[in-house]
Amino acid sequence: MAEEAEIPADHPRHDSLLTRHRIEDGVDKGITSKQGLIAEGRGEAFDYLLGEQTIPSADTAARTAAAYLLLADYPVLSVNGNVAALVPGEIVDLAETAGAVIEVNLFNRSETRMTAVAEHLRAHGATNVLGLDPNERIPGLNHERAFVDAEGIYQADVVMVPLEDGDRAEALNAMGKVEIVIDLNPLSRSAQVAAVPIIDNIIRAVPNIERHVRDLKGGSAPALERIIEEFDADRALEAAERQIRRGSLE
Ligand code: PTJ
Repeated sequence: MAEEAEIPADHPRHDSLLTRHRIEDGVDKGITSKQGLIAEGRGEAFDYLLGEQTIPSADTAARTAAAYLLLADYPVLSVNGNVAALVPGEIVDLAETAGAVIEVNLFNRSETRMTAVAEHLRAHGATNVLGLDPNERIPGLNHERAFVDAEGIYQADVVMVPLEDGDRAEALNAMGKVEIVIDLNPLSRSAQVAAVPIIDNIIRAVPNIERHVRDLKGGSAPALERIIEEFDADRALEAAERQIRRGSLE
């Protein structure tokens, strides 16, 4: 595997190689689980079918996510082992630009990996990382994956949950949270229950959301609300499915 810096920007599989490299590194550092490698392989197959590009409907979804984050009272970005390995600095930048809180939330929770993820985020500039001492539970979920921070996801009105497990996405939805889901699979349950499904590779989606936040910041509340009203989650999912089936943009 080539070092990250050695992957030429114009390589036809650039994003795929970069993603693989970062996930592999994440496992070596104890940030990403071995299951994260499997999840990555699944995502990569969908990305290949999408042409490894941000399709127009995903860009519209990213702009809508930015509008939601800016209008939120208490936006929270959830980070798991794959997210931390793939976009640590980009998550910190987005949290800062959007005024959001970062919470580490693992599907396969272990104290060692929680600490490794939090430290990795701090090394990329995060000043406040929640989730290490979770004191609330998501109703309807059992075991460790129900734990959340009272100051974080539990109190969020808008929560961004990239590469999320379907059960938890459904449970957060049942709590009335507005969910922004980043997932390359438009058929995944997480994408299906999201208010804003962004069908894109997280390595493209997070910087893209941040770009939209910068662009929309300072805009009026009615202008942001209009972006949200005009967004249709089902159409975004259908557009991604069509792209995957046809292999060409409309
Ligand atoms: O670190 P943990 O313990 O919290 O575990 C994280 C994973 C991702 C392993 C865990 O949440 C999991 O098992 O997730 P799933 O159920 O495999 O779902 C992951 C989803 O993310 C799948 O639908 C993949 O297609 C999608 N995916 C994988 N890589 C990417 C992606 N979506 C966007 N960008 C990617 N790079």
